[in-house]
Amino acid sequence: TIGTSNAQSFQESKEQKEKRMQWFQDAKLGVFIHWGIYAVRGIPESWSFYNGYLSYDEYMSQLNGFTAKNYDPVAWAKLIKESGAQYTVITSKHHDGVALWDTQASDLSLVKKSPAARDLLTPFTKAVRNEGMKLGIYYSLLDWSCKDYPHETRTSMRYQVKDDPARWERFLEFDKKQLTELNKQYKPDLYWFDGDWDFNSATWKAKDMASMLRSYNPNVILNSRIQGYGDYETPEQGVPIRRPASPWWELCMTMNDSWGYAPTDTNYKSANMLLRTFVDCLSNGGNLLLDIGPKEDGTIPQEQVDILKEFGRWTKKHADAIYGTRAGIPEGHVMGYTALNKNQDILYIYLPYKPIGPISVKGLKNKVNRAWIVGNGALLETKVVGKAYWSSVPGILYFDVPEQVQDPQITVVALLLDGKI
Ligand code: H79
Repeated sequence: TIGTSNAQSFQESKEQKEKRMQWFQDAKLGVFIHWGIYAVRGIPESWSFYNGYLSYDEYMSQLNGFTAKNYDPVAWAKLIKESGAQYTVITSKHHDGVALWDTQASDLSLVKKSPAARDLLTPFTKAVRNEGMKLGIYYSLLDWSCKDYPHETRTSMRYQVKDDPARWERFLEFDKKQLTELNKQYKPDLYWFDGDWDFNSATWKAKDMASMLRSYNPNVILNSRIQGYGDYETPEQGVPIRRPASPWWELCMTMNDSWGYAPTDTNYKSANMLLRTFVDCLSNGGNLLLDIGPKEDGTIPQEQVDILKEFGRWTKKHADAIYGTRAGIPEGHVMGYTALNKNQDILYIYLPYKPIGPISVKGLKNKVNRAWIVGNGALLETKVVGKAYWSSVPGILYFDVPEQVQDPQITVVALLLDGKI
């Protein structure tokens, strides 16, 4: 058995990891949900008391306004499925420490402290499974409400871990207790950690934490925010300029500039802008985890519903060119984003523009056996120009993409090659 680039919390071969990561690598699209008491006032999740925008007590008074009275977890799961997402990740507890489930580790939950007064995760996790999707649970390792977490902005909680290791140990036990509850009640396929930045791997005892979760479920997937013991990279808000070294990565991104419900934030990206980012992820072999922020009553804002539905239209039509694909060819061969099928003998070209004249692909050594518009089937005529018998230069492949077969968002062309690229 061998390790990979990450520190290992258990023994696993390269092949075993590839197998464990397969659903994630093939999934390509997930939906992230930030739902918590911050939706009551429509302010930033947790950070709005950390940064002094309001006091801790004012922030927590939002508990009284969280009703979940129109919460329809089955409709949520159906909408998420309809978008083309294969998995979803929901906040079980953000940095503010308010749990969405009936945790026994503290009283601070929407079950015990809000008018919603019920476990909000159970019905959603069931609906997600009913839709055949994978379930991810977001969990903030830090907790700005737990008295044993050293929180620099709250006087009573300030201390140095080295001065009171027993207190820190109590905090770690608190996290482990909550994670154990989450595992027992929801058996998530993936944990999406956040808030590990205050301490290093040794202080978090990240290895123990990861080992515990992997002992509960050896197939579980952990994101990278657990100080060296995660399975995949977790960039935020923008596709890295250089392709991530890891074959497993996921971009998390908001639709406007907010993770949670924020009615004053009208800075929405268009469906077209988000689809471009999606194909950018595909071309680099990653996933997109697209965020929504429901209101306190459980309603999903209309702008977000509309974007998910437009994703649904596009992903349904282009499913062949999305799920199970792998990173494409390097930039420079063609103007557009590219991906390959698993066999590496179909090249998908995503065109986020209306072509003027033919599309050209240079440096392609394979012969193209067939070219078509994905989701439409229209065959395209290709021709190679500049291939000379005396030269190893493959010539330039040209094809036209007629107006009537173009997609209103991003047109996708497939080239079936005469063998692996
Ligand atoms: O849940 C969403 C955000 O609330 C949370 N992650 C997404 C998914 C998040 N927001 N910002 N961050 C995580 C990163 C924190 C930034 C920090 Fe810092 C900058 C941590 C360390 C340096 C702020 C400034 C906290 C300490 C110093």
